[in-house]
Amino acid sequence: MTKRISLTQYLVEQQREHGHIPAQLRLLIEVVARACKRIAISVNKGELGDVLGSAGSENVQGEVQKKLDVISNEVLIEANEWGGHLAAMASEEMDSIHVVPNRYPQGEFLLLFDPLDGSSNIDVNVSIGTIFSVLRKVNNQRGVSEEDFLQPGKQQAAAGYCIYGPQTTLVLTVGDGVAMFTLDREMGSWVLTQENVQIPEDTKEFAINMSNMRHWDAPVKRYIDECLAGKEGPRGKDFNMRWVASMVADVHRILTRGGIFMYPWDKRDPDKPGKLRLLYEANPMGFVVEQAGGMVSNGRQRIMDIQPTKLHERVSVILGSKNEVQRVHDYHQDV
Ligand code: AHM
Ligand code: MG
Repeated sequence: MTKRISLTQYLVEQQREHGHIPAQLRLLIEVVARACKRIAISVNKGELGDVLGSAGSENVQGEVQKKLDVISNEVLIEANEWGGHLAAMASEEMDSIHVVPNRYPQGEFLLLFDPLDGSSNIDVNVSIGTIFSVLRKVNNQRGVSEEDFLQPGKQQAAAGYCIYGPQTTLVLTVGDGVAMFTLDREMGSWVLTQENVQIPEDTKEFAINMSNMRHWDAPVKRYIDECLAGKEGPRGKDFNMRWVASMVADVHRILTRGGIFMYPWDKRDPDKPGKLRLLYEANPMGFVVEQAGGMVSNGRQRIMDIQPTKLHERVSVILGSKNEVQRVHDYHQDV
């Protein structure tokens, strides 16, 4: 029988052998993984668990919240509040930060999450996920403020996501490559199923919401036009397209077989840098993709270098197979 390595064993090994992660961070990741397991149970129950449909409320960005957005947010807050690893949390679904109550010892880390990514896919039974990012609390005074969260993505201590699909998979980086763990539902445990995940440098598959085409900026239009021209065009090969509309699912496919994902700035709302959120989506996915050998850009710079100015900041996102992302990035410099 092949030996199964659990998430706990993997993390202990990372802590002991490689000295990458302090005990607090290891415990914190385990708590996040446990919360994801609880969210997975709700997702799986669907209609039977009365978790589908709208919650009748709006989040800070004016988006209608689904019941599962609210449930997932509560699960993550409740699970992480007491352990002593965290100082505070920030979520796509909350107006401001959630400071861990001072009856608990104050931890050294900050946790950020998109509790339920791909909300438009919840009710139609398509893959959705949870995205998380861990930062160190750099200011070591007691107390924590929103400013503590405004760190560039390159300072993340850990990041990852959990995808609730045909399988429930946790994808994690602590800065030493990317590992994947599949949930064994009967045993209730996370089993290491892939290590050192690598994104192929080249691809023939792109992911973008084509319905926005008329609003795109010239470099994005040029790139997609060239892909669509296929074998007869300047790229000399045919491209395939996929768009799940759950970032977790599109990124997971790219980690598995390569590809490029774009949610670029467009002309609809020129003052809005993009749809996706820098701190809850772009940075954690950026860390994972870079650790798997891919590239992440907003067209102008590496996303992980951006100094955030506000908690719910948005950003243009181009990520995936290195050579393709580099090409789109270069097209942006030409204009
Ligand atoms: P959400 O966090 O509210 O679910 O929104 C983010 C999602 C991403 O998962 C996905 O890539 C994108 O929005 C899809 O947007 P669109 O519906 O415009 O194609
Ligand atoms: Mg999201």
